[in-house]
Amino acid sequence: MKPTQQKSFDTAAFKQSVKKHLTSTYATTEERASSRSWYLAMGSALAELTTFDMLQTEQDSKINNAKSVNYLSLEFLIGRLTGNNLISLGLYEQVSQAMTDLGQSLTDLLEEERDPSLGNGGLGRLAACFMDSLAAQEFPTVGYGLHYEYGLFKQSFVDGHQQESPDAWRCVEGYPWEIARPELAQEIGFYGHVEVYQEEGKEKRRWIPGMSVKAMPWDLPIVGYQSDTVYPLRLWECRAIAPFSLASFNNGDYFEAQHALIDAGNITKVLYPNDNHEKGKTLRLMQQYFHSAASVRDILRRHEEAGHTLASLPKYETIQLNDTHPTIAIPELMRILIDEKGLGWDEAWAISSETFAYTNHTLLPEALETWSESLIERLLPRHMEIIYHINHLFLQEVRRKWPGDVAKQQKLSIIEEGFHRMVRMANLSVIGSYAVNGVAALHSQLVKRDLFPEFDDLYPSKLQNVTNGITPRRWLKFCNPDLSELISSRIGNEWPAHLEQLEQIAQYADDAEFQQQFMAVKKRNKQRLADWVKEHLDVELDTKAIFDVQIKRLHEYKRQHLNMLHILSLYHRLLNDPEFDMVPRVVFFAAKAAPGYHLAKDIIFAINKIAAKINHDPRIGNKLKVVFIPDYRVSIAEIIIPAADVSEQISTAGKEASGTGNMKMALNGALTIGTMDGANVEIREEVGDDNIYIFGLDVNEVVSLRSNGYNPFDYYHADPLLKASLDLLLGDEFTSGEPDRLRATYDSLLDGGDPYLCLADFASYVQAHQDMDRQYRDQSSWAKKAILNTALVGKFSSDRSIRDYVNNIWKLEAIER
Ligand code: 26W
Repeated sequence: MKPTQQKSFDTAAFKQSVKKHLTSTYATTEERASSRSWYLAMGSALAELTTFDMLQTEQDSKINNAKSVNYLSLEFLIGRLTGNNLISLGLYEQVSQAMTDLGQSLTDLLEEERDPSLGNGGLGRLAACFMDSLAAQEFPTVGYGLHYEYGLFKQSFVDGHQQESPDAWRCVEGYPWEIARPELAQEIGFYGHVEVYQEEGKEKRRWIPGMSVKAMPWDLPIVGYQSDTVYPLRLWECRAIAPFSLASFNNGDYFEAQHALIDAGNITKVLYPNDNHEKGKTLRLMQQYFHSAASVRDILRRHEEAGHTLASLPKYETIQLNDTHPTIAIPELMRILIDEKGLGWDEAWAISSETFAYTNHTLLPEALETWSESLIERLLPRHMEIIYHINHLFLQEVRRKWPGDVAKQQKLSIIEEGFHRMVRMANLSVIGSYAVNGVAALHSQLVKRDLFPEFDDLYPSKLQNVTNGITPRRWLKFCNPDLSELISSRIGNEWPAHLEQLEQIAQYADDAEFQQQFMAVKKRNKQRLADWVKEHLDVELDTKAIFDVQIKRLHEYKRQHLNMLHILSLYHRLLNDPEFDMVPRVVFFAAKAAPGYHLAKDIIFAINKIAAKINHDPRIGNKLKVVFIPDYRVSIAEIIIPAADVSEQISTAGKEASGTGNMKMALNGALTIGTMDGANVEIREEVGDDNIYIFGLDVNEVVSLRSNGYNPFDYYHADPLLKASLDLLLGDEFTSGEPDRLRATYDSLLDGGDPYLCLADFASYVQAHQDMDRQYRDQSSWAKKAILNTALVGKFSSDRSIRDYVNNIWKLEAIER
């Protein structure tokens, strides 16, 4: 990354271009144009600038002769691009001025952009941060994803219940940043059979698909911060090959021929909304193969067009598998090398197994993907043969290492035996990759210890750690301009590209003036959030209250219901204990539940009902408010995160692989209340024990509590505050006249066995909150802690994560343009 440089920018030409798009692309006039048309025209004018740089980058021979990383992910949760790209281009001020000249406010226009929500949560957002850091540091890269017509569903609440509706993120006009690349389209097959034939006296095999579809790429420009490098995020859209069936078309069966078009359109119609839960649906496997096949072919095309030999693939290309979702790319590459390129098995395996690397993002058993063998056999018959052969050779290796140990073979086999034989995608990924990594130190340790101990024995040093990170451009510079300015006023403006420099503000942690400025910024950000809440939810908030924030997917392991229990305990005490005193507090939630995850939806309902009662209960004055912000997405995170005083990271130890919201809030000066889980452990290491509130059982204590037989009723009966809080869920306290409507959560925590140990951690959680409440009263000491959080989390820049991948896994070099 070069030091601050400004792109040359011709304001007059830019304004001309905006006006031209207004009329010729969006068919309106300056006088009549809506804000939306202005935003679209501005976006199109900007995209022209980046497309030029993207094509230059694509044709750069230095880049084509260097090693690239291909980041394969079914999800890229990129968020709005316009504001971020303006920051990266260094054009924010100029474009703002240009739009003012045209009578428009840039800030308002930016609000017109719909978030491209092409991901569920952590894994997809990480992919987006990584693209930003790869481009910023000029590591040659192509991101490969899917061009879903509908992103993650939109969430609204009706009587407190989650309602889902489709997210047509491109609206009718299309998305100004996307560039169609029809010349790079591919044909992708499904179903059919394997043909055996002879060639030069040798038996060969080839797949004859029963149907094919077209993969049409759309490129989104990923603009490197302060660099001329623009790498593509290439998203594949599925289209039918028209006319799909000539026979039925010519027979006059017009509808039959169109029917196939409709089917093919389905493959990338909608993002699967499950997070950490595998469902095994055919269409999902079709998405996965469609994505892998189009991407692998595009990688090989680039490689061959650059004039490189197949044998040198691992020298020029590495393919990072973002979890197991793109793992079918491994047998796909093997199939192409053997059946289409004529390589022998060993030669092909040598190439493939040095090209792929795999990142594991979860240990939850229900999230580890397995696909039914019979489904793969039907949909991808040749791939199933290849998987069998990979497994056959692998099991020979296992037998050499552990002779006679049948249990080991069963455990490690890619095929899980049973009535329905299943293909274990994680095993295939480990076997077919040259490196495997977890996403935080603790998680990577558990990957070795609990998930893949034998693989670690078999392939020492294959299993590694790369702790996740977040891009400081979006998650500080862009979303928190006031704090960014304050930081720059003290330490200069190079920190967004070198986040470790933030450490220099630690020297001001005790400085009364800086503390006061820091807290003033926090207050303005709290006001911005409070204004948003007033406008959209009509709830009045006081910025003197502690803003206590839990924002993430709704899942039992993340324990939003533990937070809810804490709220109930505060409510109970405010009503029943005259001695009880607390700093006013607003507890914010934002979370989507997978549409089929009933308990998660029940928890949302319960929180909404509790909020509705508490927020209007005159008996507790304004001491406690609960706000559930609907439709959590990147653009709303950008408003919530800078306003957080307290960051809730309260998963059961061992369950959250890393977390990245924890990093975003700490960077913006929030104090974490958290368990010893995921990256919380490393955040604590960085900020120090005094500047974080750690509570609850650690991983080992969780294991021993479970092995001793955990009984939530023991805690329920022993702790009157816990009992009183839980009992509030019975009756009709929050659902006037309709008792028992919040029972589902109560039951899961008691009769249901409390699988995530909320009750076991309750007392310690309440205590941590009390400590925090006490310390908040001393604003100077709180300011110091908040400043130190911002100052000491430089490690969690995704630039550092990417350098770890580059140095320890990918082994590639930055190419300056
Ligand atoms: C097949 C269903 C499914 C869908 C998504 C299974 C698993 C997933 C993801 C792997 C879930 C996920 O997003 N994991 C999160 O990844 C983040 C980035 O590494 C971590 O910070 C989170 O802790 C982890 O939950």
